[in-house]
Amino acid sequence: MARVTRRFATTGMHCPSCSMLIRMDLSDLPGVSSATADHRSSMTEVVYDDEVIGSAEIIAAITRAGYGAELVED
Ligand SMILES: [Cu+2]
Repeated sequence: MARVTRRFATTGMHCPSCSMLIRMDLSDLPGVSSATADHRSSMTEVVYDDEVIGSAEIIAAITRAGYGAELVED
């Protein structure tokens, strides 16, 4: 169990329903315990177990939803 919090710069979010869609899609992924997305800051924050899922799969899910995403290295 290795729970991490990562932020993803997310392009293409224009309104609260965009961020809600991303949040719901990410919440459905195995290993993700919570997700928040904010269209004003163009940022998505995801808490997940990095032994179950990786940042590439999270980026892929955001891309599938129709948005762009890039991991923010802290
Ligand atoms: Cu929208």
